[in-house]
Amino acid sequence: FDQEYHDLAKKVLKEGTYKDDRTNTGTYSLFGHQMRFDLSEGFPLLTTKRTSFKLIATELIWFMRGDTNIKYLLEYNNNIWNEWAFKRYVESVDYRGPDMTDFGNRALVDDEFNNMYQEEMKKYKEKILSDDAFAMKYGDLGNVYGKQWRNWVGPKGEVIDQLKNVVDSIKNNPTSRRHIVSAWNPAEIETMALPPCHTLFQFYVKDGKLSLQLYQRSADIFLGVPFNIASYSLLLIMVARETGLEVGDFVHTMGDAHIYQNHLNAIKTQLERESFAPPTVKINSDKSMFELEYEDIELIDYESHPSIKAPIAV
Ligand code: THF
Repeated sequence: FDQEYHDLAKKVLKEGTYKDDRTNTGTYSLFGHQMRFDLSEGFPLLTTKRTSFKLIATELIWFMRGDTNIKYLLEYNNNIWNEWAFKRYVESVDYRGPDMTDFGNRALVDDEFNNMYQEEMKKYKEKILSDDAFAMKYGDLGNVYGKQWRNWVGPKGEVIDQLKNVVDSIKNNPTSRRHIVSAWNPAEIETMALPPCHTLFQFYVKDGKLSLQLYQRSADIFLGVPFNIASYSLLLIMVARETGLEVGDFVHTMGDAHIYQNHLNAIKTQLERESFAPPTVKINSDKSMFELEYEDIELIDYESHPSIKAPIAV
């Protein structure tokens, strides 16, 4: 499995060209790539870099619950969405602390600023966890994934549960070519902390097997993609279980596939490593996928090389 990922990274290092980006970090980028993972062979959590299954599973369950507030993630000590919620807070009228403009870039080059930023972030997180009114107001990311998956609002104010609908359509009309969930809602992009990177997914049923293809418009190869692969693979496992199908392929299609300039050494280190056999995932519960909790999901036989740290572009 790691080979598919290593091939992508190698291709971008070889053929990618320099491209400026929104975050002012700079990337090596190419447009259009596809990977395929046969989930009957195991679970595609990278083994050439320790990758946190807990962070991935809690983020997915958070999406599936229709939740868009980082409070749930923080309760699982999952910090992967903090920066985008924090950004909204420090740009608001209620924030009175030191200027945090462009904190992501400044924290990387200015130690004194970084200490200040870490301090403010710590206070912000504590407040989200202890003050419900504050969490409601400043923990929310707006109309991001969870909202669109479970509560897409139509033109007449009707609420569309895309995830429930797609599970029903897989059960009732498996040959359909319309098993689609879209997070990309053009009318609500302005109200999202970050427009969805994983934009749309489609299911496909054949010979009793369920496959899933993701279209990802923007793919951060070093930090995001390992999460995205495992997240959608876990979703596929859950939906297959819910619909009584076997697992087929996870197909991962990417638009702008890029390696951030400040991830180059990290990815090169990873590419020198040999992979281990993949782990497997087991769901220890009879609950429906909509009621599953992190504690119901078990990762088995995960052997990996150590983690490799790198800064996230905000
Ligand atoms: N922004 C950018 N620049 N890249 C992304 O991949 C990305 N996401 C989500 C939203 N914005 C993004 C957030 N997903 C990590 C992983 C996934 C994220 C954000 C951060 C990360 O830093 N992972 C570390 C471990 C972090 C930890 O232990 O707390 C790692 O080493 O894997 C793509 O959907």
